[in-house]
Amino acid sequence: MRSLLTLFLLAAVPAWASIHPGGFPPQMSPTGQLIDNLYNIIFIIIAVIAFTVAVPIGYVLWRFRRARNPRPATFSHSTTLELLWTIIPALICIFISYESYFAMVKLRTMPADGMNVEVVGYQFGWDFYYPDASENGTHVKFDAPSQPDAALSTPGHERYVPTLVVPTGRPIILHITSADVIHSFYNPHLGFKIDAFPGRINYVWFEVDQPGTWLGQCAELCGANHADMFFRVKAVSPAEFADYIKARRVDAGLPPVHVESPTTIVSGTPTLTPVAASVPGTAPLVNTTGGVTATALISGTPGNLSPSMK
Ligand SMILES: [Cu+2]
Repeated sequence: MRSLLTLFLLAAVPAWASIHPGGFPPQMSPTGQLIDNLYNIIFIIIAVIAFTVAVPIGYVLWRFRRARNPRPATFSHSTTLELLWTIIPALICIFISYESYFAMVKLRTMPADGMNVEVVGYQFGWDFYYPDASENGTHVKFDAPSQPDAALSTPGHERYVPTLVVPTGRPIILHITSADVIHSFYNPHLGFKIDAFPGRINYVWFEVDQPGTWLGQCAELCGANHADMFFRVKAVSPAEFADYIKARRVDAGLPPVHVESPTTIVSGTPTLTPVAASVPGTAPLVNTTGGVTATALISGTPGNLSPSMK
């Protein structure tokens, strides 16, 4: 048993350290930093509690062992101690609740100046829509990958990895839903892991200040090719993003420059009409990687298989 545990630790610790040297990956978004800070505060509190409980218990076990104290003391109760070990834990719980509550409020309040993106999970991939750049019922969407991903594909197993392109320096509000089963939109670098439910929309926001690309993955076992559901979030400068959106608008058959005012959202209560709800009863939109967008959710058409399933 002991050698098994040793073996496990010998294998697991270097494996973990090689993935995340020093612990969690660096957080690129203030939301992720908030979660990490809260985790660190609570971890320190737990460590102090463990230490202040374990050390006195160890001392008492050693100091007052039977061999040294053949005749036990007969006293019991201490009002001072009873009060202390009730009040101190209560204060710690109140502090943790307070910190958690305000962190939760910040995470769940969508910034008023955020840019909206709709994320639709399906077996087995992701679609991204830019409702703020869409108009007259024409949905501007991401540039679907036409080539298997070089880094994540192996011979005989191709993976098509979509990229969500966002501008730096602006909050991004994700509206997350699913066209079939439950998925989970997870990016460990950006502080979000939100379930994608068919027929429901979940919200989360993040913001990135520097350009970069961060890999994410579906985190809810959703079927045979669950492990293929990678995605990347790529942050580019606002000027580069404007060019990207122009190209996506042309792809959608729209003029490159947007003429409507962008969708506005009241802080905390998104009022956006999602793709999933704005085109009820229409035929499903099949994307280039073989998936079906949220339109299928309304019309009841089951999702198509991704290329790697065919
Ligand atoms: Cu999934």
